Amino acid sequence: MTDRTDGVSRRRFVSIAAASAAVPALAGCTSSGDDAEPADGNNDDGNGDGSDGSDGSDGSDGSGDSGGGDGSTVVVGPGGDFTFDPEELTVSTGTTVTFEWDSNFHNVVPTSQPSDADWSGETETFDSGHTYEYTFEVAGTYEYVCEPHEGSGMVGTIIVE
Ligand SMILES: [Cu+2]
Repeated sequence: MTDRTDGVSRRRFVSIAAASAAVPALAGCTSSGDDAEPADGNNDDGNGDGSDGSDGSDGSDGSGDSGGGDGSTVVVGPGGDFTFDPEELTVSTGTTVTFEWDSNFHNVVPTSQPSDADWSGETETFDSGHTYEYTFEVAGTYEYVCEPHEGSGMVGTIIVE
């Protein structure tokens, strides 16, 4: 029987280095950026104030009422003529008429007017450059003359409507 000592060769320890396979660390949990913006892009208050700006076209308060307005002019003795210009003037109630002397020695004297009016005119004679105003508040027909030249036809009419 052969003694056979076993060799020492059975030490094959297999040192299985324990599988130290590190499991790859779980990296950041789905930190895929912040791209989850709320979809509030088109805040739609766009067409709110569009069509209210057209208030510009009602301002016709200037020279609207024909012939009326609040001012008219009569030239007294234009260019030396024995006339009033215009000879007949139609205005609306409340109109101020300005008489402008354009030559010398004229006056403006009412000869007929509405019964409840009290226009006294400009009875004193004046020369070129003089002005005289009167506001006609009572409707009706006013006739007037330049006394020095009435015989030459220097008469006028103002109709107040
Ligand atoms: Cu006159």
